[in-house]
Amino acid sequence: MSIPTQWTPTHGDPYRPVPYRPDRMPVAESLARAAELRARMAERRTVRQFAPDPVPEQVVRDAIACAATAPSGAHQQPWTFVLVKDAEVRARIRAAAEEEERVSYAGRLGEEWLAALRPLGTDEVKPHLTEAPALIVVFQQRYWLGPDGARRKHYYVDESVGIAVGMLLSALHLSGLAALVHTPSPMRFLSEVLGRPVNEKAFAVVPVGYPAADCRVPDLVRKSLDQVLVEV
Ligand code: IYR
Repeated sequence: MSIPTQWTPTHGDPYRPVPYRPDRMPVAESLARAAELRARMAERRTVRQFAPDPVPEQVVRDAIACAATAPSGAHQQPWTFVLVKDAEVRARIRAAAEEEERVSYAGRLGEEWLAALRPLGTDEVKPHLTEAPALIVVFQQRYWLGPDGARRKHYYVDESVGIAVGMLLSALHLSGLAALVHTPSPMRFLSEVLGRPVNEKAFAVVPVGYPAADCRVPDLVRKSLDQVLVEV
């Protein structure tokens, strides 16, 4: 039997499980890997100032492939990652995003939201959209759209795409690249600029690159483990 390399819809197929027997990792190795991963993940920072240097494109593609291994509702894999390298397209995205952000920061967000953002130092100017050498625009497929126009509902789309973006950020960081989750609001312009189909809705823009030489980040403190973990 040949192993398919291209996914095709499985909707309505019967349950046909296959064995899953990964080698069990020795506890000592688990502990060492977990501690190392924890330390490396703690070094990740959201970056808003990027160097213009190019990034190895295969690293970005591999990170997207990692993200696409995420679990998803009914295994519907409701995501599309648009990798934008073209400087002119990035400039159009920046212009449209800044137009929306000007309205947001001028009051649309409201006082409480603006106060929450103050320690992060964000504003309506979004240089990362043109300075980062690549943008990954993540779209969620709200429903499956068949070639004949048929539609099928997708389940837990926000959760699935959120998990995939988390895995994307981890993969990029562990491969040595910096990123930002940028959510211009509203994001409809991204569908227009990138010509995405009607079943797709923009979820986030993830600029990717190396931090600028003079990059600065907010002096954030993360919650300690005992502030986030409840053991019962
Ligand atoms: N989308 C705006 C505002 C913004 C909102 C949150 I919540 C942030 O954590 C950061 C920014 C912007 O990108 O500036």
